[in-house]
Amino acid sequence: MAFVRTRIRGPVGIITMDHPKKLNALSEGLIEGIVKALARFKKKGIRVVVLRAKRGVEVWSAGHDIGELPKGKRDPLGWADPLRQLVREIEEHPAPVIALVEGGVWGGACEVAMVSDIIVATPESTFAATPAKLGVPYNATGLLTFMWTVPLPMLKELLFTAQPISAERAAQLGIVNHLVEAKQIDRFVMAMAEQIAQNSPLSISVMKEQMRILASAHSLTPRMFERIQGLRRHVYDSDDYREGINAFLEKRKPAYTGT
Ligand code: LCV
Repeated sequence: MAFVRTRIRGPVGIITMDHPKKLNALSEGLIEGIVKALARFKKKGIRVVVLRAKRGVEVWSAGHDIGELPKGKRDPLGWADPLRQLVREIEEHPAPVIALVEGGVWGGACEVAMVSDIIVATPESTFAATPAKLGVPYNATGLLTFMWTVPLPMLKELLFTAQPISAERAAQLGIVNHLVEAKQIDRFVMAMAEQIAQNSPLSISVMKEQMRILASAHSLTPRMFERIQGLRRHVYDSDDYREGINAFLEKRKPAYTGT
C-alpha cells in the first residue's frame, strides 16, 4: 500500500502513515492505504487498531493534502472527499482505533485523531485546527467531531486562532487520554490495546456504534441544512478561499480581504 505500512500483532492491527516527503499529508493515496488496511483488519477480526506515524517524526500528519483541495466553486469537504470518507471509516470501524500521536497534528488530521476512539500522545505533540488559516469552510459533520471532543469555548479558540495547542493542554481538556514519553509510548499503547482485546469484541463494537448513533442524533431541519450549505458555499466561492490555498502553495502568508 502506498504511503502506509501495516503490521498485525496478535489481536492488534497497526497502521503506520509513511509519506515523509509530504509530512503524511492526508492525500487520496495515503487515505486509500488506511481505508484498505481497516477493511483488511475488519475481515481478519482484528480487535484493536493503532493508527500512528513512524517513530520520531516531527509531524504526525500535515492534514488534508492542500494541493488536492478544489480551487473554488466546489465544496472542498463534500461527502465524497477522501478525508470525509476516512473519518466515516474510522468512526464506523467495529474495533476501537487508538491514535498514537507523536509530532504536529494539523487540520483534518486533528479530526482524524479526534474521531479515533482513544488518543495517546507524547508531551511534545501539538494539535492545530486550521480551516481559518486556509480560508476553508469546514463541514458540518467535521465540526461535530470537534464539538464532541473539545469544550466549545476552547474549540472556538482553536478554530479562530488556528494556532497549535500542546498535548499537555489537550490532555487537560480531556482531548488526549494519556500523555506518554516517546520512549514508553509503544509499550503503553500495546498494553492498552491488549487489555481491550481481552474484552468482548461484540460488546465493544456495539457500544462504539451506539455512541456514534447517539452522539450524531440531531434534529437538523432541511431549512437548517440548506442554510449551512449556503453559508459554506459563500466561503468556498470566495476570493479568500482561493487566496488561502494559493498562499500555501506559493509559500507566502495569505492576505484575506473578507471577499
Ligand atoms: C500538501 C504539504 C502539506 C499539506 N498538503 O515543512 O482543516 S482544514 O480545513 O484546514 C483542511 C482543509 C486541512 O487539513 O488543510 C491542511 C491543514 N494543514 C496545514 O495547515 C499544515 C500545512 N503545513 C505546514 O504548515 C508546514 O508544512 C508544517 C508546519 C506542517 C511543517 O513545516 P516544515 O517547514 O517542517 P514544509 O512546510 O517545508 O513542508 C515539507 C513539504 O510538505 C509539504 C510542503 O509543501 C513541502 O513540500 P515541498 O518540499 O515540495 O515544498 N506539505 C506540508 N503540509 N497539508 N503538502
